[in-house]
Amino acid sequence: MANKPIVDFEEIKNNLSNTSKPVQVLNENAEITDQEVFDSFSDDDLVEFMKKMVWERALHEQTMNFSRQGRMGFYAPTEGEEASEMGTVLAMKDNDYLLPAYRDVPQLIQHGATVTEAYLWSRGHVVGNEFKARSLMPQIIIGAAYVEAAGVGLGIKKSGEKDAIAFTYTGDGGTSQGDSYEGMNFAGAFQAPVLFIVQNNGFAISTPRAKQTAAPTLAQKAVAAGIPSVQVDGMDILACYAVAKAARDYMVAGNGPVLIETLTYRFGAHSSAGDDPKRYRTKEQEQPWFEKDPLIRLRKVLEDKNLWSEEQEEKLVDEYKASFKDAIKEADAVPADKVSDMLKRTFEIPTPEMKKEIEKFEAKESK
Ligand SMILES: Cc1ncc(C[n+]2csc(CCOP(=O)(O)OP(=O)(O)O)c2C)c(N)n1
Ligand SMILES: [Mg+2]
Repeated sequence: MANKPIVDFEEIKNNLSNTSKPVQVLNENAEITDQEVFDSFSDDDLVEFMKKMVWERALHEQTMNFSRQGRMGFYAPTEGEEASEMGTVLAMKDNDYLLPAYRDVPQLIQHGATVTEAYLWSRGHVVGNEFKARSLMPQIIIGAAYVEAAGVGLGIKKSGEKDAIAFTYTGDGGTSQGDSYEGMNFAGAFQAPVLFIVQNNGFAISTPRAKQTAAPTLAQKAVAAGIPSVQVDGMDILACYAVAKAARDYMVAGNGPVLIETLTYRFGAHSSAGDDPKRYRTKEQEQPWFEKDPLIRLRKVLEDKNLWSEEQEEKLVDEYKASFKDAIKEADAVPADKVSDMLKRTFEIPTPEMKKEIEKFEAKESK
């Protein structure tokens, strides 16, 4: 036997990554790195992008305040992920379908649910699942939205619906779940129009991305399913929007799925349940990401163009927060969900045991 192996696996391993540099339009210093794409946006577009990110940051701040007051159920903080979330959702059209995960409540609201409904969802109230938006309720099971999206995408294709695709989200941790690969594989096999978005915010609760997988990028997980994929700077809203729009245009022209990995960061805790990020990451690790804050980056561009001011932003934040206070008052006014109603919704025909339970709760509730 010759000493030289027939295949050089080390060399193959070193060439696994399928992506070049993440797509970017504005770099960390707010300098334009892609003039042509930048010039495709009007001043009004740029202001609109900024307003959406300010809205999402205000939603995060106010909702976390409500949470600390004990007025919310489960809620996932979104600070830091505004470019990734607003950039991609702004590329959606009304007749597109959304299959969100728990950190995607801002996209659900942008796609047509009211803030009141979103708050009721957080409280586990049935009204929070009855919004009119073309969306399922946020998925708690990580990766599972990818499977749902594959089915919805196939439905779009089979029904011949034009100018519609499915948008779905998971996190870096979600890509380790079997569901995410099953969803991608199915959509690839049937060439279903699904835009798979991986919001890589660096952590799955306390597990860092580096310990999550040996894959050099999460984007390349789509390659085995025959799906084109790309990494994008997830702190650059112009890049996130431009890539999501290009993916949508590609799909509505009759092509199959696409995957986008947005490189972003979760500035705070994993959830309103109050985990402490200090226990699994250091200030030194966080600081460079805080400096990439997507709001700071776009604000610089707008201020240079005299399109934005601090006063304008403060006024907007006050308006947005007032609207969230109205929304929670509205949610408070919705009568509490009855246990008997919840049981009645479980099966179309209740089991004999359930019938007894329903009667028991109805008797209690009528007192
Ligand atoms: C199938 C499944 N396993 C475990 C959990 C518990 N869990 C909730 S969030 C989470 C981490 C998810 O991290 P990631 O996908 O990166 O999303 P992020 O929270 O960072 O947005 C885990 C393991 C779950 N919800 N579903
Ligand atoms: Mg994550």
